[in-house]
Amino acid sequence: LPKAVIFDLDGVITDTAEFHFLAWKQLGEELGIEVDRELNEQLKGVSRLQSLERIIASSPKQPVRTIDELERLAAKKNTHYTWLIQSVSPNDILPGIDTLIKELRAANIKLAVGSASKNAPFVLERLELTGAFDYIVDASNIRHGKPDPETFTDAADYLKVPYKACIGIEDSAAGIEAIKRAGMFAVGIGAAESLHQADYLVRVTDNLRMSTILEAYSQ
Ligand code: B16
Ligand code: MG
Repeated sequence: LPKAVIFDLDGVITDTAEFHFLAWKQLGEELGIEVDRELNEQLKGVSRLQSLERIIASSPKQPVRTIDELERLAAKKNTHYTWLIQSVSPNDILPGIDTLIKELRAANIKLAVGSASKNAPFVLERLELTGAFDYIVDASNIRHGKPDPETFTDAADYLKVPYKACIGIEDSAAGIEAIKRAGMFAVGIGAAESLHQADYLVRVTDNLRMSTILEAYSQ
């Protein structure tokens, strides 16, 4: 049996991935850059500043910006984002997640959140899920974001669980790569085109069942 499950937040526990997209789209409009869903796939799981760099790099006519300007733009995106997440409530927990958390806890499996988001503690509070986890990775303590494995190894180290005994659940290509590089079992939520590295893939969270995840893990 696995000893710990590390959940991504945005796009796994709740659909804040959509709010990140809308916030980037709005910033993009202010800069004259189109942020479409295809570009957005490359931003999932990626830190705020790195996401901004990718957005700017996607557009050929952008001026070179100083780090101060980049930070100001990243802060602006975060203002859009924090505005959008004020209304998050327990109703926004994605289908199947509540049951999965309860089943895993009943099976004595440790639970953590491994999010790249500095807003994760706020979102978890709004979802009333803070107490459901044994550990919440602090994104500001992580030196190398996803696809580096650090987010996931940090959680496993804290929980004192060997990496091989951990399952990571992710909706982003960067996150699945991070889980695999950590030597953990990767559960993907989304489309095979972007998440082909996942060990086990479901289309949507409704399809997550503890029994099938554990079965896939033990094969
Ligand atoms: P913030 P996750 C990630 O969260 C998001 O997928 C990504 O779109 C976002 O840029 C990143 O958090 C940083 O978030 O700007 O709130 O610090 O998917 O790893 O839970
Ligand atoms: Mg995510």
